Amino acid sequence: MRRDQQIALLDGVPAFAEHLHVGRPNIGDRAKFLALVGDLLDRRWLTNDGPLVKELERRIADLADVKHCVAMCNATVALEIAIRALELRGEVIVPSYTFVATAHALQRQEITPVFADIDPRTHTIDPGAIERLITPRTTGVIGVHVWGRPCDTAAIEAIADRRGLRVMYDAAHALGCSHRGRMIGGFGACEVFSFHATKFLNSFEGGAVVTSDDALAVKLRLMRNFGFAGYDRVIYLGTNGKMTEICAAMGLTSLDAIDELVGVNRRNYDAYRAELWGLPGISLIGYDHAERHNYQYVVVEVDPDVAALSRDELVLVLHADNVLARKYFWPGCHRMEPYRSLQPNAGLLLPHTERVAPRVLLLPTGQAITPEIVGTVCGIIRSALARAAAVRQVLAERGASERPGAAMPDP
Ligand code: T4K
Repeated sequence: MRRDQQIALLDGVPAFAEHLHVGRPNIGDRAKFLALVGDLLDRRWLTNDGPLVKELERRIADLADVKHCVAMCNATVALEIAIRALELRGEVIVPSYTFVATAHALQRQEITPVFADIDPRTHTIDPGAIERLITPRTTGVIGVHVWGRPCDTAAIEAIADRRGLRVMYDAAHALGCSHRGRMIGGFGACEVFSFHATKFLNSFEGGAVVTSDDALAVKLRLMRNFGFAGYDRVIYLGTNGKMTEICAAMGLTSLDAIDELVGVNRRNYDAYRAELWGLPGISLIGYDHAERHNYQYVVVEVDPDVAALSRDELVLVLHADNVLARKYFWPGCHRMEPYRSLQPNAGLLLPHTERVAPRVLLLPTGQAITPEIVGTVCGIIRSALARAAAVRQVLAERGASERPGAAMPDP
């Protein structure tokens, strides 16, 4: 075990021989997965609403406590299809502080994402900001349950009801989480989960739209399959959003492991909390332990006025030790293309997004991480803060070429 005061940036030797990733996939029972793959090969039914997809849909609907789950090839396509099925157009209000897929799912359908600010305490869309952005062209709101922490659904839906808007949620992070005693999945007209490899539950790639609206579920299913309503009859502008059987096999395997995965994530989260406790300017975001949570994200906020190093400096320190901390969702969608060019002044209305995005840092968790690893990662952070002047000097000498994100790590 390394002593806390050694950090690669100053002392030369990385703490970890291999990269530690944020989002290293969790893998369930291999034997079960391989048996399911054997079965699907025997059946020669590989995609197009196969039996494993149907089983996954039933089980996700049960978990989310909704009537319908429509599994898709990924959450981005699921968002696009849900947006189309809800007939959103014109302008839709979304947070800028989200993964860019939320905005792209609108823009690709020539709907303008209008960026609302967040509540800096929760990192989710601020209902007050929504109200101020509504115009005659606004047709809907997409809230994002960032880090699996719920939006203020009651306030959002009250505004939407009053102003005649549709509401849906990007729940990519929030499978297995609850809000006011109700499972996420049942809020708004529909919600969208992601089952990407890096997510709490993975199906390699995958996603789903969940809803308790029978008519909407029928439409979503048809739109997922090009809009076909019979062999030769197309009734919607659909796409190919289908989930394959092998992805469903992985999803079912992951689903069998979710209690274990919550336990692992919670154990790691508690270890990070204990290790980082009391460090000036460093705070771990909290979860409401009275609700259900998947604890999939370990999110640290670095207060630049108090901490001895900035978020970006800490990221450089951690990367030197092969801890690939991430800066999600920096710099915010409004600072990414095409939004940066299309809406150059959007940032003026996003003071909290602009303040939060440069402070947030995500640390690795999941099955690949043990409390001992957490101890070492936090030891690096503590040492770096204690030796801040030396860290700054080395970074200044190395110059801008080593900015985080300048190079992508090898797979
Ligand atoms: N809405 C929200 C709020 C989202 O966060 C996301 C996705 C979506 C919608 C869209 O969902 P999908 O269409 O993806 O279903 C990652 C994920 O790709 C993305 O799914 C996720 N959010 C986002 C927060 O993170 P990247 O490009 O930053 O990371 P990526 O995919 O390179 O993976 C992160 C690290 O994990 C890698 O450095 C290496 C490691 N890794 C990754 C994969 C795929 C592995 O070790 N093994 C692997 O198989 O976006």
